Amino acid sequence: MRPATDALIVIDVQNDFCPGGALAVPGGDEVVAPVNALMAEFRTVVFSQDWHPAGHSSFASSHPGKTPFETVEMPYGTQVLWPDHCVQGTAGAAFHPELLDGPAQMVVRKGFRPGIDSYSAFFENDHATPTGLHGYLQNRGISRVVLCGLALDFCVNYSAVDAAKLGYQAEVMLAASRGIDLEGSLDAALSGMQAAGVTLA
Ligand code: VGL
Ligand code: ZN
Repeated sequence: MRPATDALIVIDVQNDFCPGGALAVPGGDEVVAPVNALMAEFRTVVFSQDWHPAGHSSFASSHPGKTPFETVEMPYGTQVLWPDHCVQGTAGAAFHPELLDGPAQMVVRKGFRPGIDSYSAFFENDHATPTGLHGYLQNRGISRVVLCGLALDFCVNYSAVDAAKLGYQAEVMLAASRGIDLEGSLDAALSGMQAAGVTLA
């Protein structure tokens, strides 16, 4: 068992990020077994859940003439446009059916504001609007966060870098994560995390 000051943050293990889903991450479902095993080691387990309203501004379908994986300039910076995914209340937004949800004490939903995306479980993509996760972890006395899930180069990456910036010891479990790898985004994420002081395990 890990010390009580460690938390496991399981990022977006949802049907739409698994094979057959709207924004499938290659091998996304392969994280389920290692995540289930990892949860048994932690007294504090948090899930994040990508949770968009229909017509969300991160969807290519909301931008006439744009197709998925193109980018657009938003007031908060460059945004990749995605296929419609993780729409609130749909089967695609549900957690993978084999993910054990008993150990999770807290589910942080993100990406629910129509005009702004949220990759990080800590802050929206403006890097300023908090999700509340930091306050929760502080209240639980957490100093070290271990992250895993989907997608390694987007939501896991942004969450891990934010965790390190907030002063947590941050560690990413690569064997329990999978990436999308859009035009080199996986290598960029791995080096960016290392530069931010995140441990890759
Ligand atoms: C994610 C793209 C769009 C993720 C979420 O969970 O990594 N990626 N929404
Ligand atoms: Zn999303």
